[in-house]
Formats: sequence, structure tokens, C-alpha cells
Amino acid sequence: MTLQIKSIEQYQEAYDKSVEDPEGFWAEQASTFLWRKKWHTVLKNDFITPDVQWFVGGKMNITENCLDRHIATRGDQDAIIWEPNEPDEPSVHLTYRELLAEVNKCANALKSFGVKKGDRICFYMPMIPQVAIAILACARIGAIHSVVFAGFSANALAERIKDSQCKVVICSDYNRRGPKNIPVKDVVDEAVSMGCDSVEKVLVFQSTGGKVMWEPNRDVWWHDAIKGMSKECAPEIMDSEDMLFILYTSGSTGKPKGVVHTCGGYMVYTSYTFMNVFQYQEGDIYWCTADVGWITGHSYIIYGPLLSGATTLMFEGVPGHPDAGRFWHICEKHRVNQFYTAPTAIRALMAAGYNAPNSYDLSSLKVIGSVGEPINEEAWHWYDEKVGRGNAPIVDTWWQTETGGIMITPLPGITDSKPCFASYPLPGIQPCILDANGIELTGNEVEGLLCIKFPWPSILRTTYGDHERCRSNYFAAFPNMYFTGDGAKRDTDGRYRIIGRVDDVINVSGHRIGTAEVEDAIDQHSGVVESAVVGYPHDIKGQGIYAYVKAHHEVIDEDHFRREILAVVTKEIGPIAKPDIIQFVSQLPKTRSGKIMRRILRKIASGESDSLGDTSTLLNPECVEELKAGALV
Ligand code: 7RM
Repeated sequence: MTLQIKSIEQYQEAYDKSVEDPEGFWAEQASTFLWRKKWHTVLKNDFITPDVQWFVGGKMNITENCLDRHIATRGDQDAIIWEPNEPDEPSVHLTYRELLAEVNKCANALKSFGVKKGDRICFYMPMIPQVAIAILACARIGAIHSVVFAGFSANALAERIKDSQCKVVICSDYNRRGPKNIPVKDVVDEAVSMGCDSVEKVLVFQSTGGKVMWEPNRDVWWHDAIKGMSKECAPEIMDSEDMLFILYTSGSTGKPKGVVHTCGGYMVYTSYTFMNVFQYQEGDIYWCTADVGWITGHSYIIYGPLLSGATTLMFEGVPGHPDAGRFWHICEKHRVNQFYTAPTAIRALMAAGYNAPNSYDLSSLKVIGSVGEPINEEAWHWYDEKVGRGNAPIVDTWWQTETGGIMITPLPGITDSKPCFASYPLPGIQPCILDANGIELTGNEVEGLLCIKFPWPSILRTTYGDHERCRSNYFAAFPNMYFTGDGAKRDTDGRYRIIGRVDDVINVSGHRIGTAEVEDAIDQHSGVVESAVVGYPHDIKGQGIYAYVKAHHEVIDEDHFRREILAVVTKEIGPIAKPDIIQFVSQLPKTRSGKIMRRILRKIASGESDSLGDTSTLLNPECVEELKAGALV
């Protein structure tokens, strides 16, 4: 059985052991899984190159651990409960036995396309059970999944398909999201036509039955592909360090990078964290509202829960459809025990239906979680009182795509929950705070850069096709440390509070967006000379996107130009990257070496024009007055 910590003493004991003897600690966790061959070395620890490997020499298949292993004990228990977009449509229940059969059929269909171990498969899917089935089907046969959030544009999708040379794209015909019905197959067609020569097949699940274009040599309906396929498919036996998936995420520079996770360590860590952070008990119904296009969906809708034999609920729709009570309605309907969502959803629901939770029976909730961005105090208290009703502790979980699983979090009922604090590291995690010179700030009541001192099993292994980028991004800033890109504080009791990104990444509604990406997109408009993008505080989204744009000619119709810029960004990246505010400027503040001085732009966008500090070192200090006068906050 996976270690499930039940008391503060046990937490302390596990934590101490994990620091004194990390290999022993993790070997114990790993031994609860089904391995076809045991590892010969627990950890290869090279944090410089970096070259981190866990459970080296071990052989396994993650789906055997998610599915086959549970059949004897819980074959007839629900593995997935699916709640459709429309509340009056019936929900779908898939038992572990049924899920295994569906995964195997899909795996056999992929094999019939010639998909082999190591091939990359791209996903552009709505939140339907088939996305979980197909992800697990890939893992079953050793193919590497690369899920792209279905809100990204055709350009963004094409970029990701090309970067990892995907052989198959799996999508639906349409994607229902609240009142919208989005033609996603069209987006895939457009993307593939942009030079995605690696794509041999497009597998299309008929989700709505709407009309789609068809490329007979390339496109295959899901229902045709699985017709007659066997319900048996022997799992491909994988090395612990074989790639499991790629997930693209934004950084401070350049194009999104493909974060790589491997089989063994990711398996051990996602299950361990799921069991402890949510204190999952036999028979509980667990619901995470994330989209499977993000890491939270991978680790805490699919892998963590299924590895732990849990019942995981999947919701197709959006929080506000048909009204701001939908989440609470679903919690009541399915008697949800653990509920995991994002601060942006909490704030939006608080604004749209402050008292809406009162109308529902939420007494089943035992733990409520938050992830993706800092949760502000007001939202924390509302969540605690209206949703948790004082009975369900909040777990404010800090982690990243790159960490694979939750790193810093309260343990519900075991360590206390304090508003705005992610609190304490899980056993196995050794965070520290450094100053800008890389000196560790020991003791409590310190603030600085958040780093992790020692590897954990689900740390990213590389960035796909570009190991140097992985090294320079995460391992070069401070020797022998993983640098998170976040700033953090430690309080008098050693609790961590995450402040937010210290690099040029904006966190919009819990989604990471690189300022450089948005600038590149805006600059595609022929009327734009250059642009600078910064984040600013936004009531619902956490951070909004503020763009300063320098145009070639005087802008006569500002609103018209703004609409065109928004259209370009939507085309290049997707609607989630659209600036909330666009300010036209005649010049951007530059240093003498020609760099845009973002510090000034950030201050102005945050309404702090009065505290710009020293601007005399600028090449063009005269621009500051114009920037301030034209500010749109
Ligand atoms: C899981 C996820 C990672 C970035 C991270 C932080 C921010 C995430 C919290 C948080 C404050 C939290 N992966 N972040 N969780 N900030 N409190 N509980 O979100 O790769 O998409 O984003 O999100 O800045 O670096 S992610």
C-alpha cells in the first residue's frame, strides 16, 4: 500500500527519512507498484548536466498499474464518471474493467495504423472519456502522447505537431464548451496543412455528429477504427526511464518547450501525491476540474487517481454553464468527496453567484483544493466558508508542469491550512529560497527565489529535442539546484507562500503565457513596429495581459486596430493569449543597450506610475510621461 500520512508526527518522520535516505524512502514508495523487473539503481543524481534517472533498470507499464492491477479487487468499481456539457444529459460511468477493454481496443486500433513504441501522438480533444482512453492506449503500447489544449489555434497546434514530429493526431469533430460548439476537426485540418508532414492519420471521435471535411486517405473515424478490435492488448514493457509524454509549456523566451516526463518516476510520484494530498479513501468520488490539456489534467484527472484505484470524475463543460451553480450541482449529484479547481474559477464563481453554493448539498466534500496560481485571501475565505463550510480543509497546492506532481501543499486535517500559503513541502521535496546571488537564505521570514535542492521522481527529464534549453532554463541559474522561476516567502513557522513568477511568464487564469510569445504574435501585424507585453493584476484572471504597441503610422481608429491585433493573437496562439489592454505608444522605454525596460511598463500597467524609480538611465527617458499619460488602468 502507498504510504498515506495520517498525523503530523508521521509527516515529520516521513519528511526526515526522505531527507536522510531519499533512495530508501522512494524505493519504499515504488515497491507498492507492479514492476515486470525491479530496478537496479534507485537514483542517478546529476543535477548539473542534468541527467536524473529514477528506478534505473526497472521495467513496467503504467497502464498495467492504472488498470490491470485493479481488476481483481475493483473491476466493477467506477474508474471514470463523465458529466456531459448539458446537465439534462445522462452521465456516463466506466468501470475499471470497461475502461481496460476500451483502452485495449484503442491501443489495437493505433497499432493497426502502424504506431509503435516511441512514436509521438498528438491530442486535440474535448473533455470526454475518449481522451483518457486514448492517452492510456498510447501508454499501453509505448507511444508518447503530446496533448495540446483544444483552445490553442491551428498555428500553435501545427508548431507543436512539428516540434515532436507526431505520426497521428487524435481529435473530435466538435468540442462542446458551455453554449459553444467549436469545430475542432477544422482546426486540425488547417494545422496539418501547415507543413505537418509527419502526420499519417487523423483519428476523429464523433462527439456531436456535426459536419466535417474528410480526407479519406488520412482521416479515420474512431468508431470505425475500433470496430472488431480485441479487448486484449499486451502492455508494451517499458524501461522506467522511457518517455511517457511530452507537454508543451510557455517559458520566458521563445516558443513553448516540450516538457518530457518518463514512465517510472512519474507513476510513483503522481500516485503518492494523490493519496496524500487528497487523503483519498476507498469508495470516494474525486473531481478535478482542470482540462486534460494541462499538467493538472494529466497528473490529477488521469494518472494519479487511476494509479490509486480511485473514481475520477471528468466534466465536459465550463463552470458557468448553464449557470454559476453548475460545479456545486455536480458535487451534489455525484456526492463528490474531493474537489480540485483553480483560483480563477473560484473568483469567477464568487463574482457570479456569491451565495449559489448555499442552494446545494455539499456535505460530501472532505477536501477542497486549489492550483495554478496564488489564491487571494478573499477567494480563499469564500471557498472555505461557502464551499468547504468549515468541514473541508483547503489544500493550496503549488507545483508546475516541470515538477510533474504537487510539491508544496498543506495535508488536509494534518497540517493547518493558512490563507495564501501553500505551506509545507511533501516528504521527498527539499525546497529552498535563494537571493539573487544564489546564496541560500536560511531561517524563517525570508523572501527570494524558489529552488529545489534534490531530485524527486517526477522531475522533468529534458525539453523535447533540446536538452540544452532544459539545462539553461532550469539548472544553470544556480549550480546543483532546480530553479522554479517563482518567487516565494517563508513565514515564521517555515510555511511557504508563493508570490508568483519572477521571469517573463504571465499567469492568466492559471495558464502560463510567455510575454515573448504574445509579442511575437502582435508583431505579425503589418502595422506594428514593435510591442512589449507585461502582466497586471486582474480581479478574476489573477493576471491580465497588458500590451504596449508601437505602430508604423499614427493610429486613427484605435478600436479598429485593437480588434485587428486581437485577431492576429487569436490566430497565432489562441484566444487565451489575447491582451486585455492595448496601449498605443510612440516609443517603448529602452536601456542604452536597446533592451525594453519592462520594470517601468509593469509598474505603469499595475497603476503604480508614482513609484517608477530611477528612469534616468533610459536611452529615451522622455517617453515615460507619454506612457503614464496614456495608461489605460
Ligand atoms: C500545476 C500548474 C506553474 C506555475 C508556477 C506558479 C503557478 C501553480 C500555484 C502557483 C501560487 C499555487 N502548472 N502556481 N500553483 N502559484 N500558488 N498553488 O499550474 O506549469 O501550468 O504553472 O503556476 O507560478 O510556476 S503550470
